[in-house]
This record gives sequence, C-alpha cells and structure tokens, in this order.
Amino acid sequence: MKVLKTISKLLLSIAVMLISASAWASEIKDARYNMPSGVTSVSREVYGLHMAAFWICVAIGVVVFGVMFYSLIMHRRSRHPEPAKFHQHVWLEITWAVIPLIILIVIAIPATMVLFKMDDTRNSDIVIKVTGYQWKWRYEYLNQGISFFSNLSTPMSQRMNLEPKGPHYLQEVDNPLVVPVGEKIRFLVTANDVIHSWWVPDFGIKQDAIPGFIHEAWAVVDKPGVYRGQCAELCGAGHGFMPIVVVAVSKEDFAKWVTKMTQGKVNAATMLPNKAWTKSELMQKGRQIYKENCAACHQTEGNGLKPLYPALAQDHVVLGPAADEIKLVLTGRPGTPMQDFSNFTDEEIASVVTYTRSSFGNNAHDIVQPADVAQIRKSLGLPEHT
Ligand code: HEC
Ligand SMILES: [Cu+2]
Repeated sequence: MKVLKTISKLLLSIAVMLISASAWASEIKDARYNMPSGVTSVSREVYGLHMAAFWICVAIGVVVFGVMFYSLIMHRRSRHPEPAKFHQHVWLEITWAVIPLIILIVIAIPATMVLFKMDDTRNSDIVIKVTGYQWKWRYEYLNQGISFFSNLSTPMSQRMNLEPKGPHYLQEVDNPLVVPVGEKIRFLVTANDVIHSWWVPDFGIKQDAIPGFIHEAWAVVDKPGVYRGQCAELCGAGHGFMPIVVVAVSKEDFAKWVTKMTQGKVNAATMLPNKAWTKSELMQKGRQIYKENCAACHQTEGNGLKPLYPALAQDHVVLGPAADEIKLVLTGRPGTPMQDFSNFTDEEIASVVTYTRSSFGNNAHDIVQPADVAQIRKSLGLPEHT
C-alpha cells in the first residue's frame, strides 16, 4: 500500500514537471546557456578549449562520483560490519597525483597557445582606441581620424517601465563601433576615470580598461552582423548602462562609412593642441559633442527639461563671461546631475562651450580656444588634458 502511494506521488510530480517544462519550452528554446562560439578564429578556439575542459570535467565527475557511489553502496555498514583497517597506499596516492598533473598539462598546452595567439597584435590593418568613461565608450580610429562617443540609447521611458521594453533593451547605442570584416583590427583599450572592461563575447575579447594603461586585443571578424557586449567591470552606478555594439560590414561599406564620417568634418588627426581654431571648426565639432554629451539633459534645442535640467538658451551662465562657463563645464555642479567634464580634452571643451554660446538664439559672438581651456584648467589645479 505504502509503495503504491509513493509511486503515484512520483508519477504525479513527473506529470507536473512535464507540464511546466512544456510551458517553459518556448522560452527555453531561445535561451542560451553556453558561451557563444563567436565570429573570430580566437573566439572559436576559446570556445573549443572551454568545451574540451568541460568534457574533461564531466569525465572526471563521472569517474569520481562513480567510485564514491560504488563504495557507498557496496561497502555499506550492513554488508561490512567490520571496517577494513588499512593505512596509506603508495601507488594509489602516486596515481591520483600523477593523473591530475597529466590532465592539467594536457589542458595547459593548447590554452597557452591560444593565449599567445590572442596577444599577437602585429600586422594589423586598423587601429581603434577604446576608452571607457563613466558611463560610455569612446572610439578613436587612429589612422582614419574618426572619433566619437557611444552612449546607451534605450529611452528612459523603457527603463522606467512606462513603455514596453525593446528587443535590445540596454544593449543598444547611438553610435555603434563600425568595423570591416576580414581585416585585422587592433584595439587599444584604456579608461579615463575608473576601471572598466571592454567585453564582446562574439570576438572572444574581454580586456580590462585601466586609466594610465593601454591593453591590446585584436579581432578579424568573419561574418557581417551586429555584435553586442557590455562593460564587464563594476564601474559605478551606470555600469549596467554602457553597452557595446559593434557593426561588422563589408570592406566596401566600411570605406563608404569612413568617407561619410570624415567628409566635411574636422579631421581629428589635424587637431593639434594649441592650434587656433576657426569659429566654424569649433561650431561643427561643438555641435557633435553637444549632441552626444549634453543634449540628453539640456535638449537638442537647448531649451532644457524643466524643472530638472535648465535651458541653455538665454541662460545667464552661457551668456556671461566665457571663463565662467568653461569653469562650470570643467568642474560640474557637485551634488547635481551636472557632472564635471574634466575628462574631455581642451579642444572638446572649447568647441562645446563655443557652440552653446552661439546657438539656441544665444549671441555671445566670442569663441573659446583650447588654449583658454588649458589656462583655466591650470588655474583650477586640474591636470592637463590636450
Ligand atoms: C545628466 C544631465 C546633464 C548633462 C549630460 C549635462 N548637464 Fe549641464 N546641467 C545639468 C543640470 C541639472 C544643471 C543645473 C545644476 C544646478 O542645479 O545648479 C546643469 C547646468 C548647466 C549649466 C549652467 C546653467 C545654469 O543656469 O545654472 C551649463 C552652462 C551647462 N549645464 C552646460 C552643460 C554642457 C555644455 C554639457 C555637455 C558637455 C552639459 N551641461 C551636460 C544637467 C546636465
Ligand atoms: Cu564601465
């Protein structure tokens, strides 16, 4: 009777499990539990190592637990009331030291070879400097003179649950990194404030971004597509809001993109420090910097978002002496959302300040040169940043 009850209970729980499993099945189908094998030779080798190590662990687990359960069952007390009383077994001990040693060596050799390969950044076709900021990434194409920030583009309304979440919630940006397929791209990874980490699983890259250090990584992407990653080093309140989006395109499309990005734009390679800039150069660069870094709060048209963010149109600071506005942008207003932008270069601050002073109906007429910013930076005791 008791046995029957147990069996019926067991059957019932299996039925419940099956029903719930089928309900979950559609979700499970799309879920990915393993790491991706990715789209670069390195990422595929890393995946291969991971799977090899995984199956070795499975085999070890089967053997170890097999011996354990065999011993538990076959040498249980009811069968052997008198325990064996042996001590030490030299050969057994040597065996269980040597076998793991061999396994470790077998795993270490291919792993070390992949590490060497990962480190070989020679003969690259394109060099991109990646800089982590709280909380965004900046990409600089060192040979093409292209430079931009990449910010999270998921609207606040989705983050506040006022709107349904999009398919790439918190994994989308305004300006993705664009790279060509089939070319060796060398990444120089660093940071400007705290430690971040540039992680793109499909490229097999997770490289620490540390202020004052430049770490290297490389990738040759085989397949055009959109690859997403994120910051992988807890870097403050916005850590979860600085995703990485890389768009890999054909070489021809990449060349077109480079032309589009450099056409009519001030070429970063020619931005010499202390060079006197013309107003139109400053305005052009300033518009871009404003759009990427200020417009989220002060709005594209400079009319702000009352009562949270003041308008910059007809604002007394913007219309006041240029030195005061430079100071404000360099130091921010502690305790308010107006952060300090001291990690921007002198050129960037000069252009964004010039832009605000002559846009949105503001008519300050003056322009600000990088040298002015450098001077104020110095008077505030901030480190140089050209
Ligand atoms: C995260 C939101 C945010 C961003 C981004 C931001 N600001 Fe601000 N800004 C503020 C807030 C809030 C204030 C008002 C601070 C206060 O309460 O005194 C402010 C104040 C200012 C003021 C002074 C206005 C006044 O009348 O007090 C200027 C000028 C200014 N910001 C320029 C900029 C520039 C230039 C950028 C981009 C480089 C920028 N801000 C980016 C939120 C922001
Ligand atoms: Cu970060």
